[in-house]
Parts: sequence; C-alpha cells; structure tokens
Amino acid sequence: MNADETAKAIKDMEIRGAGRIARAAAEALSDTASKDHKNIEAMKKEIIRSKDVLTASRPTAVSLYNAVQYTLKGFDDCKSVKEAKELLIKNSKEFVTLSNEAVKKIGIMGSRRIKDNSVILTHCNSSAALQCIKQAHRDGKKIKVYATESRPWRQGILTVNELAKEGIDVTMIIDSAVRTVMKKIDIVLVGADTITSNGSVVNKIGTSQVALAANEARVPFVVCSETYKISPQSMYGDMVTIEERNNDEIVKKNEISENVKIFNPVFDSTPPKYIDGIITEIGIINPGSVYEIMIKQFGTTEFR
Ligand code: RI2
Repeated sequence: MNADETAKAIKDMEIRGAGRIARAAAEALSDTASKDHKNIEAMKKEIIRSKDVLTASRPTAVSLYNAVQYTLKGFDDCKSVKEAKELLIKNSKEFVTLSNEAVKKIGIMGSRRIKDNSVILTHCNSSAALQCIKQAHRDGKKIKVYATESRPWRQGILTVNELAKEGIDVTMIIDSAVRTVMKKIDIVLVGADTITSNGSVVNKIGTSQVALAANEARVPFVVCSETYKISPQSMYGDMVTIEERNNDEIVKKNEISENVKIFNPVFDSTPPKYIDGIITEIGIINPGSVYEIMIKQFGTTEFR
C-alpha cells in the first residue's frame, strides 16, 4: 500500500491499533522509497510528503510518529537514491520486526503476571494486552475475561471475537458495567497509544474510568505497551493531542435535535498514580521509570 492509501486506511480505522498503524506507516515509507526517483532531491521531497501525510492521519498515538522517525533515521545524510532506498527499506523492516517481537515478549511477561484461575478485565482492542491474555491461555492457565464494548467505535467486538476464537472464556459488557463487574476482577490489562514522560497513559476513551474503578476495588491496573509508545516530545512540554472523531460515530443523523452539541474525544489520559505497572518488551516497569527508559531508548535531543 502506498503512503496516501495507508494514511486514508488509518484515518478510516481500516488499519487501527497503535502498534498496527505504526507498522503500516513504516511499510508505507518503505513503499515510497522503493519507487523510481529521478534524483535524491526528488526522492527527499516525496519522502517528506509521505511522512507528512502519514503522521497527519491520526494525531494521538505517538507510535505512528516514532515509527516514521525510526524509518527515516540517517535519511538526511544520504547522498544517492540507491543509498537512501536501501536505508529506508532496511529501517522499515527492522521496525516492523522489532515491533512484532516486542508484542510477543510483552505476551510472555504478561502471562507470568496472570495467575491460574484469574478473571481479567480488558478495555478496547489492544494487541499487546490480548497477547498477554492469549499467552496465559496457551500456557495452560484457566482464565476468564470481561471485555468492554468500547463505545463509540465498538472495538470490544474485535476483542471478544479474537479471544473466543482462541477458546478463551470471554464475556462482553457495556462500558458502564465496569464498576459492577470490578469486584470479580483479579487484574485489569489495557494497551496504550501514548505514554508521557511522567508515566501517564493515553489510551482509548474510558480507560481512566476503568483505572479509577480498579483503584477503588484494589484491583491491579496494568498497561501493556511497546516502548515506542513513549512520547519523547512530552518531556519537552508538548501536550498529547486527543483525537476527536465525527459525531456520526455516536448518533445517527436526525436521531437528535439539531441544536444538541456532540463531543467525541476518543482517548483519555490515566495518571501514573492509578497504574500498577507497564509491561514493555524490556521488562515490567513502574510509571515513575518512564523518563529513564525514554532517555535510554530515544536519547535526549534526537527526537526534537
Ligand atoms: P495496540 C487503540 O486505538 C486502542 O486505544 C488500544 O488500546 C491501543 O490502540 C493500543 O493498541 P484505536 O486505533 O497497539 O482503536 O496494543 O483508536 O494494538
């Protein structure tokens, strides 16, 4: 898929999930690089255009931006089309491989945190969180899962089907039933779209309410996230942009009076004090360690 098609598919949610959109963007840049380019100047122009269209497709998940940065590492110094092509194709493949491996590693560590006979709650559709659940099931643990519908886009339907296909005992609930079922839950596992330098986790709208309910019931609230979802920009004061999507995701046309306003933010931020741990591919960290991990993974100025 080329960069324009990929950006459209991301915007339209045909490709969704913070990890998936990151891998798709890396692959789209590789596609742009592999086209015929007259000279390095023309190639640079086209790559920058692809980069801009991809990063503008969805604003919240920093994974998308970080994947693009990873793929373009060293590109500015390339002197020939051949050199640039080889570099971008190599970087893109490397990112996709690292990303897929990270999810597998998170699954292995996550499974170790899931005890036999556990009841798990998950929100939305996170491949990292689901990998932990599926790995626990494959490791022979008897588990039950409650999955939220995740309004408005209803990614919960993807989650329950994915888990049911694996033979996992899964129950779907509406988002507002979270507090009602929380007393049955042993651990909450959710994904992340962006993690800020202070350890806040930006994830699907409703995540922070799930965290509050878990906190009240003393249920561990654990985030499953690859380290490329950490936002180096947040260290320099940039706020995470919370995407607002169309009204028709909430109500059909003519369903409500014309003078009713609709507000449809699709992500929210959970403060670090409600997070018991973040399972990453390099280990289980506490939200207070995000800053150090960020410096280790990204350096201090590289992403400015
Ligand atoms: P993985 C999704 O966003 C959800 O918020 C999910 O928790 C997060 O990305 C992380 O997903 P959306 O694209 O990377 O459905 O773990 O809006 O798959």
